[in-house]
Amino acid sequence: MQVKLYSISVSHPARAAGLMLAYKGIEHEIVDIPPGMQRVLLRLHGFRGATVPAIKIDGRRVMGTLNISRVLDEVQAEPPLFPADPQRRAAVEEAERWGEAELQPPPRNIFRWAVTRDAELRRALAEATGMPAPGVAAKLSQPMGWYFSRVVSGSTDESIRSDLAAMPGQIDHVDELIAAGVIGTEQPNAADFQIATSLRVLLNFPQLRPLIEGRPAEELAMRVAPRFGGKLPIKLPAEWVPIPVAPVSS
Ligand SMILES: N[C@@H](CCC(=O)N[C@@H](CS)C(=O)NCC(=O)O)C(=O)O
Repeated sequence: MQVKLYSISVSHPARAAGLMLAYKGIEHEIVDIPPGMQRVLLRLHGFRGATVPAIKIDGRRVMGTLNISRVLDEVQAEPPLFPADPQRRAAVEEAERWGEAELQPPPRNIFRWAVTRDAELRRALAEATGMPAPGVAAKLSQPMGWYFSRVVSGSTDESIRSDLAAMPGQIDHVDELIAAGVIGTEQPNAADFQIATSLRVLLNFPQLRPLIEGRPAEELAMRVAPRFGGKLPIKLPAEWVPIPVAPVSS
């Protein structure tokens, strides 16, 4: 099997796809796309959409984490990413859908919002992704950051505040899914990869880390995606950041 993963090093859904390939032991080549270039480069590689992750498996093109998890089970059944039992499968599919639709966007929205406002962060990102002349890249990437934040993600100060306000409830939901045994079991499933990679990015944001630290959600993120970048000095207005509350035990 010939597999190529089109990825951006800082993209959490792309990391989810890479981890699912690795879990199945499927050898693959990584095509590392510079941040912001995915729209152009994916078209050049024959994809119709504009987002990473995208994969080519023996010439077949598949885009998006939800499609990728299913196709990986189709081309190689073991180890499975979805349980065989229909009821358990439905629960995992619902958790994966929730992870993709609800938990995946906030870290991306917050990251893009911060990038448009913070030259130091853009420079740190240019250095981390190995761009030549990071100082120049930091200046040039501001309009591109604005485009992705405002036009693609539709982010405003209000939407970022509302992403942040929803976060404690989302982390509670992750802990509930773990307690119910839908995710967080010994054998990771598609929802584990989807959810853990989003949590892992949030753990890299110093102001948001305390919302997850010490909780089952943190254990999941660190077990499923132990290595994923480092501390990202994203600065959010302190009054926007939710105060961590210990979850009520039932
Ligand atoms: N939700 C989809 C899309 C992922 C996505 O939005 N990827 C971002 C990088 S984290 C991207 O490539 N965005 C480019 C764009 O929206 O133009 C998935 O799970 O595959």
